[in-house]
Amino acid sequence: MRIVDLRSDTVTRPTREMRKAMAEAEVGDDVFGEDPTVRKLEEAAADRLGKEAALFVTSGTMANLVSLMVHCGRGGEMILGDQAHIFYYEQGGSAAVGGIHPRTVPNRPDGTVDLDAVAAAVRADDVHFPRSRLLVLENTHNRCNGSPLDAGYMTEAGDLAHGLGLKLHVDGARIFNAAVALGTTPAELVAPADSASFCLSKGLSAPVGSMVCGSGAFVAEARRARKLLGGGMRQAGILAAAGLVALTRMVDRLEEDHQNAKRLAEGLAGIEGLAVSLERVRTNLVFIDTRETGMTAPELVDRLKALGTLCLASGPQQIRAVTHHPLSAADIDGALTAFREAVS
Ligand code: TLP
Repeated sequence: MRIVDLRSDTVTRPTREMRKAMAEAEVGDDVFGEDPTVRKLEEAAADRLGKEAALFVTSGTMANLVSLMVHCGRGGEMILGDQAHIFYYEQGGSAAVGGIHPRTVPNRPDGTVDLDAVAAAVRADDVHFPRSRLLVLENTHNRCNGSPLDAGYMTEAGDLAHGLGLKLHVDGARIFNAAVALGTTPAELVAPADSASFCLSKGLSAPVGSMVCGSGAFVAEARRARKLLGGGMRQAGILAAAGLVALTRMVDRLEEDHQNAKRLAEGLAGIEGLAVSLERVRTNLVFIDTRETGMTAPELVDRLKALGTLCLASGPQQIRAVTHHPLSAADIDGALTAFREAVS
């Protein structure tokens, strides 16, 4: 049975070209700043995001954590959407490790937050309150349908944050998906941000790694925070080599993943019992409402698994399916057959 794994784009495997680049990578001790391949990747990432400097870290979670630690300091407060990955899925590491206080405002289904609500959440200078330090946005927004946040909104948010004395961090784990979907560059989307992270290990198919980008001074501090967290890697050029291939070879093809997500969503919408909001499918994430099937999401996920299609239950009545390399239109059609059989 051919398995179609739609659980996440994190399941992507390194391409043949990546494995070759990894085998041949020139390396050195990166904690001494002596790994030429890591340095090359950091320069390339900074360049792609239009920032002065970048830092190679182990994961999206670490990329966010070091950024929040630098911007907020212990006891500082960050304002973020209530559906943010940082708030939901990172074990509260910003509080547990960074001593950062989270203040949430509601996310809208398109991943944005109401900027008036952000302004209202900023603390007055009062001995009772923590100090508001940071606004965090997520682009694309994972739990909000994988929505891309456009440059106009990002600029407005940046202006608001800076006007209120806050910094802006963008969790851009899938910023290249956003750029491809919006027909723009990641640099334009994160231009208003003081820092932005992105993942090499999701749709871009590298085996490990994320980048944090920002000013030279910000990245120098982020580098210290990475070391504090035990994230100083040595001959990391082996991994960075795959990241370089990810950046040069795997970005443009994300459009194919978005088309496959649309194909999947349209097919699912035609299956009785399943509900999908087609206009919300703009990148590679598809959310499926299972209420009308009479099954819970975990029950349906189990049935699908037995039929060779893997998905995640993202709520009691919601399934998430993610398209990615190297899934083809034929794989999507195979998954649709499994869904049809699973609900019948
Ligand atoms: N997201 C994963 C899971 O953690 C849910 C996924 O399968 O989507 N920011 C965003 C927006 C993310 O979606 C993720 C991973 C991260 C950060 C964390 O990245 P990693 O897994 O590399 O720590």
